[in-house]
Order: sequence, then C-alpha cells, then structure tokens
Amino acid sequence: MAQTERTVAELMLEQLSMYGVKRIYGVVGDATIGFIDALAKQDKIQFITCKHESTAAFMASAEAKLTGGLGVCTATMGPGATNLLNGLGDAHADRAPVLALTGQAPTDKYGTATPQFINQQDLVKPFAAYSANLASSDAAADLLEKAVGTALRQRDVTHLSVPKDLFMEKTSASPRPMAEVIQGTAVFTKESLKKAASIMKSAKRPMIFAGSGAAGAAEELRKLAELWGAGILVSLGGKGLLEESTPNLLQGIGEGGNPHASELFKQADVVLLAGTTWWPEGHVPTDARVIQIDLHFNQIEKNIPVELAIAGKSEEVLPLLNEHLEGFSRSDDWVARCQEVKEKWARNNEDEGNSEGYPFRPSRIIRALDRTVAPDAILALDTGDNTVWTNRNFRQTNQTTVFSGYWRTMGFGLPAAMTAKLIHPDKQVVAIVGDGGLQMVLADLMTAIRYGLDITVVVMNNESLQMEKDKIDVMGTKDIWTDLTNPDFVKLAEACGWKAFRPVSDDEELESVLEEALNTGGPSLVDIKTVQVFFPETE
Ligand SMILES: Cc1ncc(C[n+]2csc(CCOP(=O)(O)OP(=O)(O)O)c2C)c(N)n1
Repeated sequence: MAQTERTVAELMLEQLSMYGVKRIYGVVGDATIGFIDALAKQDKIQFITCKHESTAAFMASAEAKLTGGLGVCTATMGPGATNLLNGLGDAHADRAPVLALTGQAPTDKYGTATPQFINQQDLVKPFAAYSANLASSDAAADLLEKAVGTALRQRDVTHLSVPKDLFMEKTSASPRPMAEVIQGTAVFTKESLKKAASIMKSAKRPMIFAGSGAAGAAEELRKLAELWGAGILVSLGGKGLLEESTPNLLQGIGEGGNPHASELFKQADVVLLAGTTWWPEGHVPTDARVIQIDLHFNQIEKNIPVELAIAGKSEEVLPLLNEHLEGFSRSDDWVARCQEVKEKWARNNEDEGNSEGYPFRPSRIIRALDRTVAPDAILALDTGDNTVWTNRNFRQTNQTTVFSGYWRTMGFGLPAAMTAKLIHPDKQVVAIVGDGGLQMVLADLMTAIRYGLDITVVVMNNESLQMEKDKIDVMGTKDIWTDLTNPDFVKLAEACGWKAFRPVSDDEELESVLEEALNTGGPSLVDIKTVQVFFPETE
C-alpha cells in the first residue's frame, strides 16, 4: 500500500498536534508561507497571529510557564527570527520549554548573500539547548522529535529553521511519537531524605522558602512549618500558594518583599527551598545550610549555596520529610519571632494600602486590585517598580501569577495576559504594567481585539521609567531620559477597540472603576495616574 505523502509542514503540524500543541504564536513571512498554508488547512492547532514576533515569543513562553508544557512560536527568516529573540531569552532564563520554528532561505540559496539570510543556529546559540536547520524533507520528523523532546526534557528553548522550499516538499515519513520520560518519582532515595532530615533537625532558626514549583504542596508546607517551627517565605511565583492567615507566613522577600522578614531570614540557620530558585542577594543568610527540592535537575544550577538537592516534586518529597520530623522539638522563641514579623508587616501593609491622595500611590492601587480581582484570577506582570509594588502589597489568595522572572523583560504583561486568556477562557485575567512596559508592546493591543480576549490591563502611569529613575537616584548619576512622553492611553486603547477607563479622584472610585473594567467583557484598560515614588522609600 502506498504510504501517505504529506508536505513537511503538514507532517510537522500533525506531529506537534500529536504532542499536544494547541496554539502556535507568530507573524506570517514569506519564508514560512508553506507552513502558514498548512496551518490554514487544518483545525487542530490554532494560529495566533501577533503584530510583532517578540510578542509571539513572549506568548509562547507564557504558554509554557502556565501549562508546564511546550510553547511554540514561529517567524520568518532574518528580521522575523531576530525579533523572536527577546521572548526566547525570557523562556530560556525561566526554563520554559519553547520551540521556535523559523523559515530559512531556500536550499539552493542557503548560505549565500541572499536577502535576509543569517546563520540562525549562531543567532539563537546562547538561548537554545538545541538548534538545527532542516536539510532534507525526510529528516523533518526526527528533527522535530529531537527539538520538542529536548525542550521538554531540558526545560529550555529549542529551534528548528526550515528552508522555505522544504516546508512544501512532500515526504513519505510519518509523524514520530516522542519517548515519554517519567520524571519526578523515585529519583530521590531514602538516604537523601534521611540526610535532609538530619540537616533539618540541626535547625534552631529554620526557614521555608516556597515558589511556584511547590504549587501542589500547600498543605504539606503548612504542616512542615508547624512541625519544624519554621517561618515561610514565598517567591513571586509562590504568592498564591498559601492563605494570608497561614501561621508564620511572612510573604515575599527581596525587593518588594516583607522588609522585616529579610532581617529575620538573614538569621536563619537551615533553609528549605521548595520549588523556587529565587535567592535575592542582600536579603539571604550567608552561612545557613540550604536544602533544595526541585523537580528539575537543571534548576539546581542557579547561584544558591545548596548543600543538598533533592530532585522530585515538592508534594511527594515533603510528606516524607514531615514523617522524619514528627516529634522534633522546635524553638518556640523562633516561632514567636516569625509571628511577630508577620503581624508587624500586616499592619504596615494595611496602612500603606490605605494611603490617600491623587495621583494614586502605588500601594493604594495594588491594594485596590487586591480587593477587586477574583480569588482565582491570573495575574500577568510586567517588569518595573509596578512589579515590585505588586509583590509588596498584593496579598494573594489563590491567584496564579505569570511574569518574567530571570530575564526581567519589559513588555511581558500584555502578551502573557493574552496567552492566559486563551488557555483559561473562563478565568479572570489581569495584567499589571507600567507605562514604559506597555509602550513596548502597544501594537499588540490589536491582537487582543482580533481574538476577542476578555482581559484587563491596569497601567500604573507614573510618566516615568521609575525603576531606572530609582537606580539613577541611588547612584547619583544624571537623569534626563527616564521621564516618558506618553500618549493618552484611554484614547489610544479606545481607538484600538478596547474599553478604557481612568479614575480621577481619590475615593472609592478607584475600586469601582476597577470593578467596572473587570466586568466589562472584551479587552479593557485602566489608566491610573500614579505618583512617582522612590522605591526603597516606605510609605
Ligand atoms: C526590554 C527591557 N528594556 C529595558 C529594561 C530595563 N528596565 C527595567 S525596569 C525599567 C523601567 C520600567 O518602566 P515602567 O514600565 O514605566 O515601569 P515603572 O518602573 O515606572 O513601574 C527599565 C527601563 C528591561 N528590563 N527590559
């Protein structure tokens, strides 16, 4: 019987669909026309067309961060591929598995001075765990399996460039299944648990530091804190893990964290990291014994002085550690100090959140959001002082947060919010962004319209690149260019078809405007005039 003949592009799409890919983000270009044609002729994978390839790559990165699975983006050769890079940097830095599929010069022009040719393998080298250029249509299934498998197993960016003509060439190869790799169970041994328990039992001032990797382990974390007499700190990604009322929950650490908790943390003698790689210099102890639990081996290579690392899921490792700690005689004095710090911060935080005046103070805005967004909303954050204020004043309940952790790129909030809505159409999605960050991705306001995405973007409009202004202030260097020249965001959003709002006085109006925007249906933007506050200044 004759084997089915498909084009390379059709084969790749079938194979990606077999791997569970539901969306590909990108911009059309002539080097990918064969791929775009095949996308248009199938209905298993949705193509989300963006205005700029960096938005497409941010969206793919956000997809990987939110689902734990693969994100896929596509761009044409040359400038298209180059535009992807910032989003690939974000995915690489945060260990989000993303596949970039790019077009390349046709095979008979590959490597010549043909327009837009660049060696793309060299281009993506610092970001990609694997990158190959397809040289023959019959190798497509194997290369794609290698690219996706490497992205998922190494939790990194991978890349395939495909010469324009090959996308449309026929192949008799079949989609190749991917080896299933079972991770997370039984990779830690009884010995490693015993060793961890013996370090933990030496603690007089224990601290737990939890992040998004401990998402399934809230109950066990609570139990461990109780048994071990430990304080609990959470990274930005771990914020929604535990209820505010959890005993000894000290909230965030580092810039925007609980300042009193930093002082306490520096005195800790044993630290257990559960699903986080956040280790903010200047806020961490210098001679504590550190144990790290993380599902992914390659998360254990960050700059943390870890004594013992256990590769496994927090929800599997923690119950076993808890068994070892039954009957541990905890330090009541340390527990009391943790509780004291928790209460002191709760009082400060409440006061900050109630600050008055117009334009609004950043903490007032974040606390107003805290009071109005749904308990299970998804928050998409940008990079700037707006992120730091969110970390400081947003007291999460059960919300999920998606952000640019180690890459810290501006412009991530809007694309990430759009992805969140595509994945979770029933959830409320809110992006909190600065006026500088939003201006980097303004063109993609139209992407939200095109796909009818019901998201709310809250702009903390301080007419400044405030995070840089703060740093310039500290360094005492000359500052001319941190002041922004802003458009009227309300008019601009409306021109794009968004609903837009601007609260204009300091009373209950802020909450009611936010509520209206959150419930409006379709994309909405809230432009909030914000006071320029030098960050380290407490309110
Ligand atoms: C793409 C990119 N460019 C530049 C920077 C450096 N940077 C970090 S924060 C920041 C200012 C952000 O300004 P804005 O978005 O207005 O937020 P604010 O700090 O005022 O809250 C800049 C320029 C960056 N992180 N990413």
